[in-house]
Amino acid sequence: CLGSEERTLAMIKPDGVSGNYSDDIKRIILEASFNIVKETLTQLDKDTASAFYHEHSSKSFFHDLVTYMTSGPVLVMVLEKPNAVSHWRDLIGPTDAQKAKISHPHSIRALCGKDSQRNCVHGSDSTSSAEREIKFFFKDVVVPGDIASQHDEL
Ligand code: DGI
Repeated sequence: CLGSEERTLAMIKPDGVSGNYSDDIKRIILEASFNIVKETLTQLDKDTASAFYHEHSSKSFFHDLVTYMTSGPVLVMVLEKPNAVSHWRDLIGPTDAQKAKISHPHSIRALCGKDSQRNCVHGSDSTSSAEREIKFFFKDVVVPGDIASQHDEL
């Protein structure tokens, strides 16, 4: 029974992959009892990175963000456990890795992030974001709670 299982989208960003943090981060994920439902190592192009972060398209940092996100491979994962969205956000810590090092020293961003842009990992910020982001990368993954709407699309 799926019960209260929830899914979220996690990503190890280019600095995390190139800095060889993938194994450490996956160890943290498994020790926190997440199930890794799917994973793929991929290289984002400009259009894909821009679409993923479209909500930030008017921000001053958008161009730099897209450049950073396309600078090397990323590891994208679907994680599952009860309250997966908030548990993964708790594990990664605040957006600004400099602040994370002070306020959340055991967080993943404190471990491998550099600043507010190069922050090593991504996590969906809500269940609705998780649904959008999982479908963005994995068209065939069912998001619990979305079974009715998926049925409509068939
Ligand atoms: O959900 P988060 O990744 O924690 O944060 P967010 O949704 O506010 O921002 C998405 C990404 O955009 C973030 O991981 C890195 C980048 N970003 C956010 N705020 C800044 C930023 N990049 C720069 N250069 N400066 C910022 O203030």
